[in-house]
Amino acid sequence: MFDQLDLTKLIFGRLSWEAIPLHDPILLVTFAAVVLGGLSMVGAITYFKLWGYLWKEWFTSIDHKKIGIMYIILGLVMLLRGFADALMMRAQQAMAFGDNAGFLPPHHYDQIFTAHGVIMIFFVAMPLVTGLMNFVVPLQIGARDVAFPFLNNFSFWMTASGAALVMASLFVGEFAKTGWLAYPPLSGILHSPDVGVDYYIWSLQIAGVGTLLSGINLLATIIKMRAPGMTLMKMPVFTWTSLCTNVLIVAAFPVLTAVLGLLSLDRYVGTNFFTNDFGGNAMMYVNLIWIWGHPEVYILILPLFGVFSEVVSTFSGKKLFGYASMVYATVVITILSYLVWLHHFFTMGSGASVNSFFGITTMIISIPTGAKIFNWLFTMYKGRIRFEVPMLWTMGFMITFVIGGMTGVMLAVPPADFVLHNSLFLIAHFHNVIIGGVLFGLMAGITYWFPKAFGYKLDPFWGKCSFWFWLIGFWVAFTPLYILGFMGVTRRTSHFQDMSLQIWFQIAAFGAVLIAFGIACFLIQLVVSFRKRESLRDHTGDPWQGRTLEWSTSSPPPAYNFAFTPRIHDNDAWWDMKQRGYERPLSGFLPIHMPKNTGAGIILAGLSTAFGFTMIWQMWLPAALSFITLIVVAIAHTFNYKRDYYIPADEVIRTEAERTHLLTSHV
Ligand SMILES: [Cu+2]
Repeated sequence: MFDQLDLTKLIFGRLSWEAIPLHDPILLVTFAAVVLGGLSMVGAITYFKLWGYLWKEWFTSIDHKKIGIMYIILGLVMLLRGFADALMMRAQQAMAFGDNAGFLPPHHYDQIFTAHGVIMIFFVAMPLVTGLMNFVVPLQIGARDVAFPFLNNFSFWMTASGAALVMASLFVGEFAKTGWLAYPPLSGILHSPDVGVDYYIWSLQIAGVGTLLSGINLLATIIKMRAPGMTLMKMPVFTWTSLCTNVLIVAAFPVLTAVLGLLSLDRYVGTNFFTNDFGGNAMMYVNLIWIWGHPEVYILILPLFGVFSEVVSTFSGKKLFGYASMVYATVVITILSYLVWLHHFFTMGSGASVNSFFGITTMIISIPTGAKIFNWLFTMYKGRIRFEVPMLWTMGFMITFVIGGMTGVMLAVPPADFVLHNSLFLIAHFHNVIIGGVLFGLMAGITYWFPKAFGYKLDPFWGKCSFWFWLIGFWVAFTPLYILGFMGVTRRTSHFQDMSLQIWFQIAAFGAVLIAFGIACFLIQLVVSFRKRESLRDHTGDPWQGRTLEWSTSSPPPAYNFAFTPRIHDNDAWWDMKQRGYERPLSGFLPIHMPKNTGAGIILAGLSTAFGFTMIWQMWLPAALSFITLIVVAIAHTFNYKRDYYIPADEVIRTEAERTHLLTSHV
C-alpha cells in the first residue's frame, strides 16, 4: 500500500539535513557555543552525580516553592537569549546605513525581532511572574501549597517545552519572520510556507496550556485555601494583584489558543479564516489576538504592582496607604484592560466613534494606575525609608513607568497615534512600561523574596550596580527611539538610507550595552552572594522586618510551610501577629498530609514537545504515535493512587525545633 517513498514521507515529513542552517556563520557559531555549553553542563551534572538529586528533588517536585524557583531559572535563562537578540538588533541598526548592509540579512533580522518579542513576553516575563506568584502566594495566604500540586508541576514543564521548541527553531529550520503576533496574511501558508510560523504556533499553544492551567490553579488556591480569618479584604496586596492576574489569564488565554488554532487550520487544512480571499478576514485575527494581547500586558504588570506595594510598605516601615483603594484600583484596571484592545490598531479605519471609545477607555486606565502611584508616595511620606536594593528598583520604577504611562496616553489619542503608529516611538513606549514596570518589578521581587527562598540575602553592592546600569542603560537606549519615532522612523527596519539618523541608533546601541552590564552585574550578584552566603545568611526568617505572613516562616520555609495554620486578623498578618506577641508553638504537632513528587508532569510535557515538533515538520506517523502515547500516559497517571504520604509528627517536631532554634538563637 505504501511504497518506500510514502513511508519516508510519513516518518520524516519536511525534515531533512537542509533544515540545519550550516550555511549561516552566525547560527553555526551559536550552535557550536550552545552544544559546547550544553555538553559541559551535562558533563558536570554527571561528574558530580547530580541527576538523581535533580530528578527526585526538582524535576518531579510538586512543591510550589521549588516550582516557583524553576520558573524563575527558566525565565532568567531565556532572558539571556532574548537579550542577545536585542543586542543583535541594536548592533545591526547602528551600523546598517547607506552602503553598509550590516551583518544580518533581512530575513534573519525579521526572525530575530520576532523571536525577541515572543521570548521576552512568553518565556521571560510570563515564567518570572508565574514563578513569583507560585513561590509567594501560598506563603502569604497561610496555605501548605497550591490547590493542584501535580498540575503545577505539569504546567511548569509545558512552559519549558514551549521554550524548548523556540530554542530548537534556532538550529533546526527557522523561526517565524512575522513579528511577535504573527499577523496574517503574512503568517498564512501562502506568504510563510516554511516551518517558522508552525514553530511559533506550537510553542505558544503548548506553553499556553501550561499558563492557563497555572492560572486556574492559582485562582482556586487564592479563593479556597486562605487561612481562617483571611477574608478578601484582609488579603495582602500581592495576593490581590495575583488574583486579578489569574482571572485575566483564565479569561484571555483561551482566546489566544482559539485564534492560533484557527490560523493552524488555515495553514494545515486550507480553511479561510484569515486569508485575503474566500471570505477570510485578517483583521478578525488582529482583533482576536489583541483581545488576548492587551489583557496580557496587565497579566504581566499587575503582580509587580503588588510587589511594589509590599516593598514600599516594608521599606517605609509603614502600613500601606489606601489599602482599600489599592484593591479597588486593581479590580478596575482588570476590568478596563479588557475594553481597550483596539488602541493597537486605531489605523484599521474603524471610524471616529469606535476609535474615540477605545481611546477614552485607554486614557481612563491611567486613573486607577495614578491612584496606585499616589498611594505608594503617601506610604513613603513621613516613612523611615531604607534604601535597600528592592526599594531602589521600586523608585526607579515609579519615575520610569510614569513617563512610559504618559507616552501611552499620547498614543491613546487616535490622531496622534495615526502619526506614531508602528514607529520607533511605539517601541520606546512599550519598552518604557515593560522594562520600567515589569522588569524593574521582577528585580525588586526577586531581591525581596530571595532570602526567603534560599536563606541568605543577595549582595547589595552588585545589586546596586545592576540597578544603576539598568536604569541609565534604559534611558540611553530608548530616549533616542522616542526621538526617532517623532521623526517618523518605522519599526522593524534592518537598513537605513538617511545617514543623519545613524547617531541616534549608535547612542541606543550604547544604551543596550549598559543594560548588558546590568544583566552581568545581576549574574555576578548571584555568584558573589552564593560564595558569601554565610555572611549574608538570614537567621530570623524576617530579614526586612516584613509585614505579611510569608515572613513568619523560617528561610527557606519547611516543605509543609506551616506546622499550624495561622489565624489572621489583618492584611499585614505577620505585623499584627508580632504586635500580639506571637509565640512559636513548641508542641501539639500532628502528622502532615503531603502529596508525593511525580515524574508524570515532565513525561507528559516531553511527549507534548515531541508531538509539537513532529506536527511542525509534518512527520505524521511519529506525530500520531506521540499523541497516542500522551493520552495513554495521562490516563495511566490517573490510576496511580499512591500519590500522597504523611510527614510523621516527630519529624515535624524535629523540623520545627530546628527552625525555632535557628530563629531564636540569633535574636
Ligand atoms: Cu494595549
